[in-house]
Amino acid sequence: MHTTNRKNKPITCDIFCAVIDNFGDIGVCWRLAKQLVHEHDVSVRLWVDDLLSFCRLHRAISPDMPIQYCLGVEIRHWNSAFLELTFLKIEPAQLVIEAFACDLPECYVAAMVAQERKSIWVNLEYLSAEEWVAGCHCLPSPYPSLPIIKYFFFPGFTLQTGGLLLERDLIARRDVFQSELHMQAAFWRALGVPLPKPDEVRVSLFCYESIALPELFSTWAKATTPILCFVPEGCVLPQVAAFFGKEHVVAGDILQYGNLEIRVLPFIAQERYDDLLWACDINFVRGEDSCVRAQWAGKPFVWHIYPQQDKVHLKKLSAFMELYCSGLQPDARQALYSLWQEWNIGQSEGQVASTSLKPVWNEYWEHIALLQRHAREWSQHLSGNNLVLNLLNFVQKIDRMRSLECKSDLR
Ligand code: TRH
Repeated sequence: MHTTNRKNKPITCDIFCAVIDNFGDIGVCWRLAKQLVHEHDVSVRLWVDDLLSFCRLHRAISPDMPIQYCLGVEIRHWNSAFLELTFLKIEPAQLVIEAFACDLPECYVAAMVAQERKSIWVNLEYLSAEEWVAGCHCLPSPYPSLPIIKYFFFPGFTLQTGGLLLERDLIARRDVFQSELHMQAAFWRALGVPLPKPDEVRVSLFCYESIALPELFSTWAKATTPILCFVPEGCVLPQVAAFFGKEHVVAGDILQYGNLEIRVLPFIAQERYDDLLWACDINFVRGEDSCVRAQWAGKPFVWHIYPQQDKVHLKKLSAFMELYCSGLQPDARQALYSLWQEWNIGQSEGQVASTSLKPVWNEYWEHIALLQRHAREWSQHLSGNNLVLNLLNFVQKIDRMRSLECKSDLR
């Protein structure tokens, strides 16, 4: 790019994030912004339209400030009143990341078009394991009416895709945490939770509302091993309350039924959520970002995929299971398939409550040692495909291509 640091990497970047719902959109953008700043010296402006969701993930964010700086990232509230005024004064960055096709403001696109040396504009897509992703990754998409190109960048699980967000030191930090009992003990103490009993299983549960949930709880209550389940505050709490015959439950509540104990946790700051995933034996996760973090945790996990119209999500689920399970011994693969399917189909429109979760859970549990090893190997296998490195390499490639085009135009 025309202004680069010594390593020839882009030095300014605008990330645009529109929060559709929940925490995944801002969760991903915040990680990306921090990684670009901390590991690659990129100067990042993060435009977010919903600061309230953002401050749930990171408490230091003020929901009322139009411009603020946090951990080296410049954060701007992306709202319509502020927009025109701000964009009149700013220069588009060298690298512009539109997260999840969020549609950049027209005035910003116009400013990009007016630049002599145009920004590299990338649309960072949602994560999917489907095969078509490899064919679309890095494809250019010329703007219909303006002389500017946007490129698709797809995260993914294979080397033909953009890979996954992974901080440089994450796996090493995880390994230290998981081998040092005193670090785990400090984590549990900070949450106000006693240390694990020898035969106890610890599960974290982050999911959407699910009609399969009551049966899962009943199954755990009757399990032979005690299960301690951590439920961070969120949309599933009314269901938890209903299961225990209560009007509501709040963070700090402890509920007991048979061999199942539920502890309701406050929503944990994003930096500490990894610790919970690292410390638990099994993690129930959802959406996109928590699912990726569960994979880095190297522990067995159960994915509640974000529900979409026409059950498109079930195709995505199958595509991921296919990849994740390749190389897994057939019985263990079947056990994992059945549990994941039961857990996800239970929430699809028009489905009645699951009644087969109990045998499915029991079968899954029989294979837990194998699934544990597999989860570890899977995280190792994925860790060579780093999204931020791939993105910066791609940007450099486009930049070189443009420079060559420029030179040949001058001749
Ligand atoms: O919140 P989500 O359901 O987000 C979803 C998905 O991203 C989906 O693909 C998208 O279309 C939709 O949003 C709009 O699940 P996800 O992706 O796991 O994001 C949750 C974030 O919250 C993640 O960054 C982890 C974080 N988190 C915490 O920081 N603390 C917590 O206690 C918990 C439970 C989660």
